Amino acid sequence: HNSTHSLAPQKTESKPVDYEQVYKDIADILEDNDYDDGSFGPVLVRLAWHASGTYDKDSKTGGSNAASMRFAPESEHGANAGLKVARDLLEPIKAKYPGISYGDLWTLAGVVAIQELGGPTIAWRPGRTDGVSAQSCTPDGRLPDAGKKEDHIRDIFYRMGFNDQEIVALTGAHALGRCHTDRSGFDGPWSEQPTIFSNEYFKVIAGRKWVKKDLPNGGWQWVDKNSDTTIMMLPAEISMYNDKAFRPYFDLYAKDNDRFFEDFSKAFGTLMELGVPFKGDEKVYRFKTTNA
Ligand code: ZEM
Repeated sequence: HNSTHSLAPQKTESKPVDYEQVYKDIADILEDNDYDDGSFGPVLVRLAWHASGTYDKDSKTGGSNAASMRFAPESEHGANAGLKVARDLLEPIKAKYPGISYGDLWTLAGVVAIQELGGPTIAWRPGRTDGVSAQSCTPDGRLPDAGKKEDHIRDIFYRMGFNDQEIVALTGAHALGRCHTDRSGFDGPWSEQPTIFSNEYFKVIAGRKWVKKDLPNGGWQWVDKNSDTTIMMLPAEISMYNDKAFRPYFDLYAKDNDRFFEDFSKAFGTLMELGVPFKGDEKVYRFKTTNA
């Protein structure tokens, strides 16, 4: 026998991952009446998006491949505040399926959350390989700053390779979830039913009169002039809505939920794959939504 054998790094022989079963296991842990509006879905979507949205098409760095948000400093970037909740939530799933990479797990969790909360089917495939150290971290500042204007939002998303239509479609994910004062400093949800994925975001932004509201932390956001709900919009979003080139897509998606679902599904599928060196032979999954 080869005497160096025992000194070689142990290759972990893990059995092939049953991604259909992983989907179901994630679907099972979404609901929690003690958390936010009753679902971990929105924060999982935000995790998947922040893992992917660091991509830079010119340097081909960032994106979901390495799951570099596991490491400081990326885990500590201001944009990622609060996402430990989502990462920790998925640890028991990772423990149950050691063969799945964090990048695959996080992006799959985003897909599960969107589908289970009523959104479109999103094509997904495995193939991400975990980074092993902070060297895989991306520089701070690659994710959008909600306090800035539409030109900043364009710069950020063009850097990932998206066009205006895709940017607006992707922002429709804000039908889900809410802002937290202890995470972003903003406060409140974008829709009345923040655990249901639909084109509601576009109806809300078009259908209300927005006024500025100062926040205790020195910032400000938009709130509905004629109602005492906590519905809000970020400074960047009203700037986008008032932009001539973005507006037609806001109008389109407010009127046409099917078109929104179709365009969102494509753009989100693309987002999840940014920076991933697929071999090309990975199976593409279109998961069946559970009836839970
Ligand atoms: Zn968001 N997002 N986002 N976003 N996002 C927040 C929350 C959520 C922007 C942004 O600054 C913020 C996309 C695009 C953009 C989600 C998904 C997607 C919050 C609140 C802010 C401030 C964080 C907090 O306090 O918890 C900006 C400026 C964007 C560009 C226009 C895209 C693209 C997304 C997915 C496709 C989701 C689901 C949430 C809700 C998270 C939660 O915990 O409820």
